[in-house]
Amino acid sequence: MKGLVLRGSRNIFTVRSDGGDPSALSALGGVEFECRIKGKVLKGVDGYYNPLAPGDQVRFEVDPLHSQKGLILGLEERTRILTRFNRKGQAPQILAANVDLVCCVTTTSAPPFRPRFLDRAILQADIAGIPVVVLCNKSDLLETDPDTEVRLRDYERIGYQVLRVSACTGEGIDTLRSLMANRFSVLLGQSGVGKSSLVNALIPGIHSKVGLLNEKYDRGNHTTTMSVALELPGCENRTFIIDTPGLRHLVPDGIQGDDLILYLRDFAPLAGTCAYGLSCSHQSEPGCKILEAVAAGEIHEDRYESFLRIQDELRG
Ligand SMILES: Nc1nc2c(ncn2[C@@H]2O[C@H](COP(=O)(O)OP(=O)(O)OP(=O)(O)O)[C@@H](O)[C@H]2O)c(=O)[nH]1
Ligand SMILES: [Mg+2]
Ligand SMILES: [Zn+2]
Repeated sequence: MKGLVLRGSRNIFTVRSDGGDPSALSALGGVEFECRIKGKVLKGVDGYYNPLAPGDQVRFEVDPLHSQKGLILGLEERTRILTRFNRKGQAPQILAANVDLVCCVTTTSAPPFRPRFLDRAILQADIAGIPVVVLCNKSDLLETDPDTEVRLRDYERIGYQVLRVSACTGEGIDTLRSLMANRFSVLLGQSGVGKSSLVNALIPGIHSKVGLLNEKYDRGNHTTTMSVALELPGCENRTFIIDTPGLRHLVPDGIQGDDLILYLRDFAPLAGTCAYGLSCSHQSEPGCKILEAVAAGEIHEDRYESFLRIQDELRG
């Protein structure tokens, strides 16, 4: 049988079987199976921190003795993988596979806007070649910082769609739902920005667990602990939203430091134009077109700050 990985913890994965005859499936004990990997190793997953992630398509067999259990036999070809570099494991970690849309969730307050994180999240989507949208949640909160507004408008200027939404009042939720229809979308963002609350607003009756903000630090409490794919009903084709745990830090995966500017939409057109060509580090060299663009306001200085930090990290 073939199926979709909905979630996984340690080495048990929940797999939903694909299509087929619904009555035959119910005879097998339902459409979701708790699966282990047969023989403990899966072909094609070498080098990754985790073997499977939500969104993966697998081949599996049902355990003849336990109708709700199964064994995963193989992984179908995966495309558009959203990863990050897992420092602890020193390997790329798959956050979700076969992704059609990355929704980078942010807020203007509670928790405060964090441009460093957002820049990394949209960079990772661009590295993976996955369309990306910025969701600015909690639009119902009125204390917005003018600097944050400037930054959000800058993302629009350089070519990213920014959608203002509120899981609380429902603002923008219909637009978001139509953006997600017939696709596999991932909600990515720090703890407390309201990813699970957005899932609750999008899928009535789902009751995903939502946490309180830490009063002292004004950030989330890492309420969601495992990535999970949830079906958005009422769409023509299969539509899933993958809710993820809030990430503390996102180390880019899949690029070398020297290639960084190629993946930053506002920097990329200037690649190779500096006086020192491709060997320019864009930090202090004379004739650096990136520095000139920052000085002219064509690249926002805060984006440049993100660039410096990521470049440092990739080179270090
Ligand atoms: N005012 C307001 N509060 C919101 C909104 N969306 C979420 N919240 C609140 O923000 C807090 C955190 O929401 P969660 O949905 O748990 O955030 P999360 O991003 O899933 O957090 P983690 O699972 O820890 O990564 C909760 O107290 C929510 O009630 C919103 O649109 N407006
Ligand atoms: Mg959550
Ligand atoms: Zn330069």
